[in-house]
Amino acid sequence: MAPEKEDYKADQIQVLEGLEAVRKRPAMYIGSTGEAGLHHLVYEVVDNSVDEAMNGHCDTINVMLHSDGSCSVKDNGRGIPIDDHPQYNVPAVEIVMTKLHAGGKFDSDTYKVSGGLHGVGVSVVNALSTWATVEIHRDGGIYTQKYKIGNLDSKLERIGDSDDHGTTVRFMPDSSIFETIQFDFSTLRYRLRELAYLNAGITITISEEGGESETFQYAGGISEYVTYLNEGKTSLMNKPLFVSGEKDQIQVDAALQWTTAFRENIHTFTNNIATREGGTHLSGLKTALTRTINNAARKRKQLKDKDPALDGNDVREGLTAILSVKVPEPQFEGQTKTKLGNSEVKGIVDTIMTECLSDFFAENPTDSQIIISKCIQAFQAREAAKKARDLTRRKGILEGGGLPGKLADCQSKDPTVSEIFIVEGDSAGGTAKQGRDRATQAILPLRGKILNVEKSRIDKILANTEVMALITAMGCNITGVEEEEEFELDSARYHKLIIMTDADVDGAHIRTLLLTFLYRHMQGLIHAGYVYVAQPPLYKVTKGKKLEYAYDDVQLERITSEFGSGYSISRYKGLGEMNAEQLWETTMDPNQRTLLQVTIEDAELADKAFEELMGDDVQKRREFIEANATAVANLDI
Ligand code: 0RA
Repeated sequence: MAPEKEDYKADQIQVLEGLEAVRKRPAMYIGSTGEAGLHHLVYEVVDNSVDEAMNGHCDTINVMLHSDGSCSVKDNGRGIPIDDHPQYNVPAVEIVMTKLHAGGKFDSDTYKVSGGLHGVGVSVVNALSTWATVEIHRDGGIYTQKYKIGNLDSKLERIGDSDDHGTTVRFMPDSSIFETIQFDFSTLRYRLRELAYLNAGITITISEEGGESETFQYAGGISEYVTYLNEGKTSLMNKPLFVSGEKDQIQVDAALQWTTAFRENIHTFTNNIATREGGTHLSGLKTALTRTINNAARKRKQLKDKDPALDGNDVREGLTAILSVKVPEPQFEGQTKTKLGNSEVKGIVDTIMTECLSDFFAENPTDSQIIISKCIQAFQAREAAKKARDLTRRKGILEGGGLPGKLADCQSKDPTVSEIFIVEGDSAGGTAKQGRDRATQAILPLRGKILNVEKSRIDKILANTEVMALITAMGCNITGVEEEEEFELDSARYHKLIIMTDADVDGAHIRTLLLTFLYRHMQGLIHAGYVYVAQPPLYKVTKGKKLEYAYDDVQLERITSEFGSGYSISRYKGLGEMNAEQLWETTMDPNQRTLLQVTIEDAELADKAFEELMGDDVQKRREFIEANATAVANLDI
């Protein structure tokens, strides 16, 4: 637990500025005004409660979605201080709730760690809410105060006695700020469950007023998280290895467990925030793993002196791990600001991990034998993969310029204006080639289904000509083959990769396969915002000379009612049913089309769905299909 100053009083709260700035530029404070930004409001309040929990003052947090559309977060922490701020002569809670950056979190002595990405303060939530209320149980009483768009709406009032302690913040998001103010239960559920795993022992409940309710409480913390992630897989160890240590005020916790799976599944966090782009903590973990496992393999003579060293991809094959670090002043970098930049963290994680891992391999000969054998198998497969790739290159799939023969490239060599359409099948590919703007649009037709990467090791993936064509056309390489030869965003030949598949079950399947592949081997493209899904129309409505396209049933409804009687509807089953001109007009023309940009969350979901569907465990697969009957309808397994 964090060392803490016992004499925290209202006078430690620093006042910075008012809240006008927040309403003027909300995205600067909460990332966006879309659905993600809306949910950030909840996370912001919850983070404050979790901070209380991390400091040992709170063990229960209840999130409630009320029927009036507001959300409340209740905790049993110390309660926001209600005594007067000596400088301003108003209750401290008033400052916490109505001034930007006010609050102990910005005094680094008081809270050792605060939520880095959010961590903007409850006042930001208040500013972006039409109304908010706070109820505090503290110092023997119950206190409440009301606010409107971040301003005071009532004096702090003592409304009763209480021996309890804690804070409830309730807020109504402002519909003039947010694109939607409808909270999504499953989005919140996912994050709150994650928080409960990351903070062993705390109890977090999410409920809908008069509706469903779920409670998350994990005594085993991140080890339990790894066990959960490995459900349905065949584990190589009885239980996850738990590692914990602290150095220079940086706390490092990790849980690791190898399975028979082919992929690595490592999730990293900094101050409870998912660092999806990795960073220095992940580098430290990887360095420690590669070094310790090579050392153990040599010591145990599973690797002979003459054998080359295992590389990082080998030692991480089948590894599921959670790495959670707490850093007092985190720096976030990367395309989505989810990459930890603090350079000092790498060495600290390396040191702590190396010590614990070395002990583990020294003390557990049976586990060591099994894990190291798995790593050696991975090494052999990767060697085969490199051979397969070279063979593919020689097989004449590539043309003189080193590009796939079936790629119809664009004329421009400027990646920032170039697009590549990945199209299903040669026939749709042909139509797209005729319809495109050849100056900036390239077409790559893929024949049939691309390989299912969940079930395949990297050697099979690289032996697959469709996948190889995609990798070569993009020109930016992939992760997971050779450590010194990684994915390179700067070499991407196109800044838009557009998946254009039929609007049917097969199309959905191919899209999921592609997304899964991109998520695992070209994730940087998704972080950079380069991956899109094309939106072909579902219907064509005609009446005499009039023609309109409908992209969903709501539009169809609107168009047919506008057309009145005597119209005819044709349903497009595939891209192949459109001629080149129609395909251009409806789906490819940058001035008319709509593209859906793939977010990392979308890709993660595709990946998760796939893993559950394709994993080892038949029972688990059946449960998943039963639970997701509708979603699976267009997954075609
Ligand atoms: C400032 C100072 C203290 C606690 C808090 C804020 C606090 C904020 C929130 C927001 C939601 N729940 C919260 N719980 C506490 C420290 C108070 C002390 O020293 O007693």
